[in-house]
This record gives sequence, structure tokens and C-alpha cells, in this order.
Amino acid sequence: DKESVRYEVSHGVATVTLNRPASLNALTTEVKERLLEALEQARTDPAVRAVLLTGAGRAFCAGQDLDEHGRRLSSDEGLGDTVRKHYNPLVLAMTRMPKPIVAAVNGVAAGAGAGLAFAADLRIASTEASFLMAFANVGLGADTGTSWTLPRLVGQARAMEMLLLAEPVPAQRALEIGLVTRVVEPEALADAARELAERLASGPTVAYSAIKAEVAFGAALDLPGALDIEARLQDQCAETLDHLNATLAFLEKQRPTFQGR
Ligand code: T3D
Repeated sequence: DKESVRYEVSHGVATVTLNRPASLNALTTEVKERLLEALEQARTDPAVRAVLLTGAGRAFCAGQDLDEHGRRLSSDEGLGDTVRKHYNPLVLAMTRMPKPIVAAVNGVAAGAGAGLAFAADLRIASTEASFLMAFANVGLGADTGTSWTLPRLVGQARAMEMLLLAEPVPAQRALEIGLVTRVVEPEALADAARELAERLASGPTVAYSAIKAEVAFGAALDLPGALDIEARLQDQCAETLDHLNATLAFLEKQRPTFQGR
């Protein structure tokens, strides 16, 4: 089903919509493959300068499709190694994407679905959203990068609480612990998320990609390593037209226009 992941580009934003609302956008093999293709398309299309990830219907994403998973478990097929084959490449495609990614969390984000939201750069949630680290509920450890992303987002104590207790964290609580940037009424989410993504799409794309790389990978290095990455990426940013124009605009007391190069 080609429509299981929708992909649309407008105003510099690629909107990627998980689209299996009847099963709360649970991740089948096909969805995982299409999502990876969509991310690759967004990465390589120069017209795309920001990505918006969301879910159709009342959920963001309920994680691994347990129907498909159950059928595999009880057949000779085995698990098919979906963590290595799908989840790990998806998380890397998102964190290494040289363009900002906004997750518009419209409803429940569970298991690997929460992992996708955490791999985005900003999360904006509806009051109806919740985050459920469902892994332990089905006897699994953390995957989809959540052992790395979640403690960095909310600290180790809260990450452990979410992972071990596996209870839903409602949007308002997610805002309090810094897991999301903003919570809006459900009917306001699409516009608010689009506004945020379009704002990023009209910003200094090369600088954003440097910031992503510095924060994601710098945090895992020692200070000299992080300083080295900052220096290397800053050299690249300093050579962009956006940097030159924005500096001149500042001196001329004008608002800069960023072209993403
Ligand atoms: O090797 C590997 O594969 C490891 C990889 C693992 C990665 C993971 O993501 S593990 C975690 C998998 N996800 C879950 O355990 C979450 C399961 N779902 C739920 O706990 C609940 O559905 C929710 C809390 C997310 C939402 O609850 P609620 O009450 O709002 O909705 P519901 O009634 O439970 O679900 C509505 C429908 O969606 C229902 O189908 P039906 O009865 O209307 O035909 C339900 O079966 C379906 N659904 C929900 N989640 C999944 C799903 N179908 C398949 N897979 C799902 N994950």
C-alpha cells in the first residue's frame, strides 16, 4: 500500500505522515521501508529544508506492528532482525539528516513510535498526545535509539521511570519534563507544527545541520573532541552565503533572508 506513508513537499517542508490509522500507525515492514525512503528523499531533495513527521488519525504511532510481529514469532520466519534492518537505520537517518525534523505528536507515541518522536529535533504535541515506553509491557528492552535519546532529553532518572514503569506520560507532563517544546489544542496542532517547520525551512540550513551534528555527536565525546567538531563545522558554516548575508544584514540593521547555502 503506497499510501501507508504519505510524502508531500510544500514551502520547503517535506511532510511525512504515517498513515495506517486503523492500527494507530503501527510499524509494519512496509511502513518502515517507506518511511526510510521518504527520509532519504527529504535528505537529497534540495527543495526540502525541513521535515515534519506526523501520524494520521488519533495516534502518532503505536510502535512495532504487533500483528505482523506475532505472526512472525509463531512462524519459522523468526523476528527478521527488524531492529538492525529497520529501526537502527531509521534513527540514524533522522539524527544524521542535515535538515531539522519536527515531530507533530498528534496522539499516542508508543515503543518504536516514541523512538521516532525522540529522534526528531523538536516535538510539538497535541493535548491528546502521550508517550508510552511500551517495550517492557511486551517483554522487550529499549530500542529505536530510546536508550540514548530519552535519557538525554529528560535525564536518566525520568528515562528509567518511563522505561521500567511503562506508563503513559500525558502531553502536559511531557512538557513539564522537557520532552516536548509546546502543547497545543488538537485542532491547532497541524498549523502550529507547519508554522514551526516552515520557520526552520526558511532558516540557515547549513548552520542547522552543524548544530544537529554538534549536539547529537558532541555530547557523546569528551570536551576536546566536541571542540574539534565545533571548529570543523563552524569552518563550513562560515563559508556559507547565509552567514555572509546575515552578518551584512545585521550591520545594515536589516532582517536576513536565508537561502540554505
Ligand atoms: O523485534 C522487534 O520487533 C522488536 C521491536 C519492538 C519495537 C516496539 O515498538 S515494541 C512496542 C510495541 N508497541 C506496543 O506495545 C503498543 C501496543 N499498543 C498499545 O499499548 C495501545 O494500543 C495504545 C496504548 C498505543 C493505545 O491504546 P488505545 O486504548 O487508545 O487503543 P487500542 O484500542 O489499544 O488500539 C486501537 C487499535 O489499534 C486496535 O485494533 P482494533 O481492535 O481496533 O482492530 C489495536 O489492536 C491496534 N493497535 C494498537 N497498537 C498496535 C495495534 N495493532 C498492531 N500493532 C500495534 N502496536
